[in-house]
Amino acid sequence: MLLIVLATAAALLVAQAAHQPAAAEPVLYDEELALEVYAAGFCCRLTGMEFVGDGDLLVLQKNGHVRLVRDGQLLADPVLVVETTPVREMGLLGIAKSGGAVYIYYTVPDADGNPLSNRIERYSWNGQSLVDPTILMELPANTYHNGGAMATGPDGQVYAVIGDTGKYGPLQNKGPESIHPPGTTDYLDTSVILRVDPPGPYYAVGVRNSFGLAFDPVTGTMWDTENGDDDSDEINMVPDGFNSGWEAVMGPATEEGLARMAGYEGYEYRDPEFTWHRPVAPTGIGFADFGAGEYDGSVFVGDCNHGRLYMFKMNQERDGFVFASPGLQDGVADEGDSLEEIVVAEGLGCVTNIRTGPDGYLYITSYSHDTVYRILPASAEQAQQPAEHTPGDPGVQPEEGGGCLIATAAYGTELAPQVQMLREIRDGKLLPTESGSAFMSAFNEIYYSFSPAVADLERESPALRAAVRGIIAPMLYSLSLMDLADGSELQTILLGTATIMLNVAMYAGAPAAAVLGVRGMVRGRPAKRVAVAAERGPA
Ligand SMILES: [Ca+2]
Ligand SMILES: [Ca+2]
Repeated sequence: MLLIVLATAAALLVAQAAHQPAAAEPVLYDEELALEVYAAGFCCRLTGMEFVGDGDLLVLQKNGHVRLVRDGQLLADPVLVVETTPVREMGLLGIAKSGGAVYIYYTVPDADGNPLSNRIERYSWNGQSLVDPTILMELPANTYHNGGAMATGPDGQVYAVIGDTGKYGPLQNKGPESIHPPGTTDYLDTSVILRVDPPGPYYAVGVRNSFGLAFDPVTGTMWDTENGDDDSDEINMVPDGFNSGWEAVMGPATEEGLARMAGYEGYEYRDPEFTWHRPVAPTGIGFADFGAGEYDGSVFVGDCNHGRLYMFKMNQERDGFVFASPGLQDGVADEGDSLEEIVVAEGLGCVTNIRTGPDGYLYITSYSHDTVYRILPASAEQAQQPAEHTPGDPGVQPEEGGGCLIATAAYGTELAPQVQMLREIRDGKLLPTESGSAFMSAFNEIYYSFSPAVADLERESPALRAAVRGIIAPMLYSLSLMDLADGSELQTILLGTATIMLNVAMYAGAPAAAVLGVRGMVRGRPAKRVAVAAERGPA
């Protein structure tokens, strides 16, 4: 009987582990960088963020809640709640800061939840909450192509982008004769980058839709990401008076496209600096200021379809990118072109926003993980780890509440949800029962004989951290079965034993394999997977 139950439990665990998607865990492919969870515990889809002080980060939930992360800790209560509808592409969509003022962009619904307008409001940040609201703009709205990304220029000018919201007129390069009925003005404020505060003429026109604006810290020039229809997502340098070409062209213009483009007076068409022929849904864009040469001034872009972070190196003039791989040198990721050179991370879920923090590190909101990730130089991450200890020294054995060394080092922080889950199982399921407690004692004897050494190696090697994360992901997933245990001795023993049987090879085998196998990777660049080809994504 016992054997049958164990076998069933083990089979369930194997099935669960098999269902874990490979890219659920973020993976970083660059050994010089480290990726960590900066803040977690949000709900309802993250859409944007903005730093309002050295340790204060405001994070947008699509449902209209503005949350405060203070020194890496998410505060329980929102600092602002606005009434919106978080359906389709509507919701709380953008945020920017200029001086002591904070600006937000959100969809205002009517009584039935249909889009009434996209509203931009200005608040004052008093250090605790957002106060003194002023409505600055009521813009067209639709269920889609609402844009919403915001950015602040080096001079303090605040900008926002709005997509076409389903409108096709002069601002979509269709000429003045496309105004219907003639004389109406409801085509205004669509497909443009707006000067929000102070208000002024459109900064750019002909934008189909965008989720990313940023300023080059070196030149002060704006850059954006734009979303194509069935093809041609773009990254653009956006000078004042830019016309991106929609709806005549997306991607590099053909002669036929240029012939169809009516233009908009005073605005000049310019080809994108980079195009994905197959849509990836690019979103956040940001510049790193790591104090680590190779990356500084490079452009980082996230996508929604694949959970990737891309890095683009600027040319000398900083008006375009340089690529080593021949396939990308035409500035277009065509079908079959390798993206290996530009993909630095995967598994981030749908990336929405990228910001450079006051520390110069890159912060990334994940829409699907409800998490803020942070990318920093590996050297800086090592510096913030706890003091070194001697492997096997009983004096540094973690007391109750410590532990999970390998996972903590792999995820960079004890606050990572994966590490928290391990702790909750240990403290909530195993330790309260006699058998579980006895098991943990025996387990710790063995575990702590090797885990500090592995953790040390992990801290030295981003490649090893990534490898360990990949190896323990299925284990963590299978451990979640322990949540089924009701605390009785029998259940704990059965589930615990089955879980351990399945995972003992990983606990003992993975670190050993990692130490032996991965050390060789540490010297060169970590092996990237070969085929990050331009894949088909939803339009
Ligand atoms: Ca364009
Ligand atoms: Ca190409």
